[in-house]
Amino acid sequence: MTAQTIKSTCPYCGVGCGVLLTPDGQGGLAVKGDPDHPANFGRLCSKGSALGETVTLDERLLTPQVNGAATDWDSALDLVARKFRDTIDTYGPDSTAFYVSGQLLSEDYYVANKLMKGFIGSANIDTNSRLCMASSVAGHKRAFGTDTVPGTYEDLDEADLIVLVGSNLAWCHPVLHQRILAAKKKRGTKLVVIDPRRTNSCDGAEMHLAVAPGGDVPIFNRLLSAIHDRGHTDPDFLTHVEGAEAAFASAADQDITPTGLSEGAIEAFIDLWLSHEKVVTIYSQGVNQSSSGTDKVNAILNCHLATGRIGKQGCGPFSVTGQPNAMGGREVGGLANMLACHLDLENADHRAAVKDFWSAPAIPDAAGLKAVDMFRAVGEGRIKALWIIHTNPAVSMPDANAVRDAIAGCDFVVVSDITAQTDTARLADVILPATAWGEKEGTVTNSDRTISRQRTVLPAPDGTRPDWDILADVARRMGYGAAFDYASPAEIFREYAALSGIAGGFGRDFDISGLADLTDTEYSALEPTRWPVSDGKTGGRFFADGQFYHPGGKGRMIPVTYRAPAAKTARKYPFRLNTGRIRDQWHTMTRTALSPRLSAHLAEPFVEIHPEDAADLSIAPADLVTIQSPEGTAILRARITDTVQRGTTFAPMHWTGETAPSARIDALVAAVTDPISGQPESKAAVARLSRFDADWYAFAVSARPVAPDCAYWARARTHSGWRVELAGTGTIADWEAEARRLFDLPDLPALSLIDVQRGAARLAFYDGDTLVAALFVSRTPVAVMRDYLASLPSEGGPDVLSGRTPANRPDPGPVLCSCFSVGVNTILRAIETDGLMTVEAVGAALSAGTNCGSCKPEIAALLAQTNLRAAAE
Ligand SMILES: Nc1nc2c(c(=O)[nH]1)N[C@H]1C(S)=C(S)[C@@H](COP(=O)(O)OP(=O)(O)OC[C@H]3O[C@@H](n4cnc5c(=O)[nH]c(N)nc54)[C@H](O)[C@@H]3O)O[C@H]1N2
Ligand SMILES: Nc1nc2c(c(=O)[nH]1)N[C@H]1C(S)=C(S)[C@@H](COP(=O)(O)OP(=O)(O)OC[C@H]3O[C@@H](n4cnc5c(=O)[nH]c(N)nc54)[C@H](O)[C@@H]3O)O[C@H]1N2
Ligand code: SF4
Ligand SMILES: [Mo]
Repeated sequence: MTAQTIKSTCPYCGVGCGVLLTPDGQGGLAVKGDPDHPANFGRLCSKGSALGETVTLDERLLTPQVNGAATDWDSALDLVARKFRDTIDTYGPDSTAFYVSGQLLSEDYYVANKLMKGFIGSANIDTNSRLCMASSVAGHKRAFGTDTVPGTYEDLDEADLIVLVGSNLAWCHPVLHQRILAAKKKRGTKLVVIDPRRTNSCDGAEMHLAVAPGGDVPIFNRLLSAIHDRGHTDPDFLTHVEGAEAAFASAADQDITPTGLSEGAIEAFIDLWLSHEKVVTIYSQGVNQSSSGTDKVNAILNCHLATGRIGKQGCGPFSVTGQPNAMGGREVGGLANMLACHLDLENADHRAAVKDFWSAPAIPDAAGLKAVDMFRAVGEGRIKALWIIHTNPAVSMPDANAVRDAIAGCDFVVVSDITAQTDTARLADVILPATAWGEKEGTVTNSDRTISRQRTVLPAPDGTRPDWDILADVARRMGYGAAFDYASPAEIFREYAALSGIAGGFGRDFDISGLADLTDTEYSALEPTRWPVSDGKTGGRFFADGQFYHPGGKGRMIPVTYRAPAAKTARKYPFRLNTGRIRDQWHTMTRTALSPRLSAHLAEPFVEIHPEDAADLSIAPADLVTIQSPEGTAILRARITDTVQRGTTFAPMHWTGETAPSARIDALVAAVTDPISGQPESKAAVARLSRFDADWYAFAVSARPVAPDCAYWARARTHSGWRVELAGTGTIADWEAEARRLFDLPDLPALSLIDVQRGAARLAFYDGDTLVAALFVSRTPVAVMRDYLASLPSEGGPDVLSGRTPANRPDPGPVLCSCFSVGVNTILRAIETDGLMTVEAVGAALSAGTNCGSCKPEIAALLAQTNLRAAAE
């Protein structure tokens, strides 16, 4: 039987790429970009390309657990239903809460929202989208009267100027970045990046404005003034907009000191903006995750509204969504302050219509607790039953230690996840094993409002159930049988689409009622479809016609003024801590860290420090650094680089108690939020840094997982096992005994080189002729060829103790191209020996960058570095 290829959608970022999946018959998948999908036309990034490596059942949870013991579904769900019912009966509906995720499929999300808002009767359902999109939602609603992205991905192909604000598109939406680079090549599109860091997204950019953290509003206020003063407003369009004069007035005479930029730099940006009609402003977490996030959004929207550059071909503000269904979550009403289908919780008519449609007993008339307040209420014992679905808040929430303690102290916590090995699941009373991507089906909506199908391609492992099914079953057990009697996602989708028709009737823009009568077969075959889909309107862009969704139908410009980040740097905490993402890991790493390829790009948590700050603090490359904030402490590897500004640092958000317990960066981030959106300020914590004085450092490779116990450790998967960095304080008298304990190898023979005087040890353990583990210890950061050693144990001969590659095998260096596993050193050698000058030439010589292309900006950076060096010589 030949394996069938199935079309589905990538489960990672909001680009929403179409994928072609072919099961290999052994549980694995071959993955290709879908050439027909309008989001990617066949392109994929490194994460999408490696999906086949992440569908392993290795760490999957395959049976429900209650208090750490396996149990059957009936017992687990009876317990969940009973505890929620008892809590509601005793303390009222608002003593319960759901914390859900922008990664849920729309059908799952719809059921969760219906259960909480319609039947439990509380609005205490919030989502990790609060940490992600809430400021964009609030900004959209203030300006447009609805939460709607005006444009489409085609605008990126047709723009003359694209401005990235607080978006590292090259790493976080790589396929869109490639789409922009393609447009650049084809029609000379110009690119500007506004980001305190010089990221890989600056590759190919005409201009990088290295704004001071939080300094965005003054830039866009300056732009708005220039639009006004130099006659670039669109008077016809402004007849459809209120508040223009107030916005112009508040932007006048804007002081640009907080931007940290020169007059000349800002003037050059304004010139570019005014001299190109077709401008798309893409923005993401550098804008949203701020205590003035909503104002930042409106500062950007003001400029597009004033010039009428919105919803037209090649023009518009473009909030790119993070998660695969961040947009769908907003559509189903997953946030605590929204109702389903863009209807408003505060609107009595809307509430009545939804109540009637659901035959619900009650719909709350006030917003529920937003994420940060929700976990505060958990900590204070006001929430007594909490269900966390498809998210890992013990890692990803600000003030993560407090959140961890709050969850641990809550009376009753349910976690639905695909693995029990997460910081959050380890705190739960009940863990419910969900069916994973590839095994389940439903729909997701991407950044440009395109609804795509995720389809089943692998059998669901025994013991798992899809999220919608778990939720509906609990609802039935709570006594809401009639309303949750779903047999399939298709049925849920039809109900949801029908409800959107009611929203359409109220004049709301989110209307997919044209899909309400899909048969199961039509649902199954649904092609990517951009909403709205109704009798009145299909696909397309919004607002160019001047039709907005405030009462009266006008759009609004909002006067905004600069506010500095909430946490203030001071002598005690002189550094600004910025946090975010790396190219090849997804959030808390429960899936991407299963892939050895993805784990090879940046195998360890790190903090980026400017060279002059590092010199002041006597921090050398590869040192460990203690980083402290008023909330918490972390230990991370120093990465000294001038891509960050002096006085600022950047650390990734990905590492957890499972992968590097000292590197949970949200332990340092204060739980301060934007007053309008409730979104936390994840990008502007304060911190102080010092060298972590370890007494010993070690590097290990092991065929089996290890769980060390020392001040610092970080582990990553390799093709043949694990690589682990370790460091600690105190003296270890017997390194062989220590290594045996670490690797759990009491009996195997070991080769060792131990120099007690110099505190150095090298040990290798063999099972027959096979190397199964090796440990390299030193008083200073260990200097061994890690990337060679990480290819062990499989190839380890007796010379492994040298820690160096055999003479005939040069060290490849850290993997840059994860598709073809090409290391930095290999690329540098080829550039130097073969005189390669372009990314294409590197591709032709080594294949690096020729598959998904996610590493092209990094190859370009290596080329630039070597050319600079050559020029200096
Ligand atoms: N590889 C990868 N891709 C992902 C994800 C992932 O985990 N890994 N997650 C997905 C999700 S859910 C999301 S939300 C998106 C996020 O995508 P992005 O928002 O692009 O990613 P971040 O790295 O969080 O932050 C973007 C940039 O904001 C900058 N920044 C910080 N402070 C400021 C400021 O004050 N002003 C400005 N202008 N910029 C600032 C940071 O330096 C950073 O480069 O990525 C999605 N894609
Ligand atoms: N400091 C700092 N903190 C941040 C950010 C930042 O930039 N800086 N970014 C914030 C943003 S934008 C986001 S979106 C969040 C993301 O943070 P989280 O949502 O906490 O991160 P994920 O790792 O995506 O968590 C998803 C969980 O769902 C599980 N899972 C996978 N598939 C399924 C499934 O089918 N069903 C169920 N039930 N579970 C499943 C995974 O194993 C994992 O445990 O982090 C936020 N936190
Ligand atoms: S850009 Fe990458 S992570 Fe995002 S949807 Fe496409 S393949 Fe998936
Ligand atoms: Mo996100």
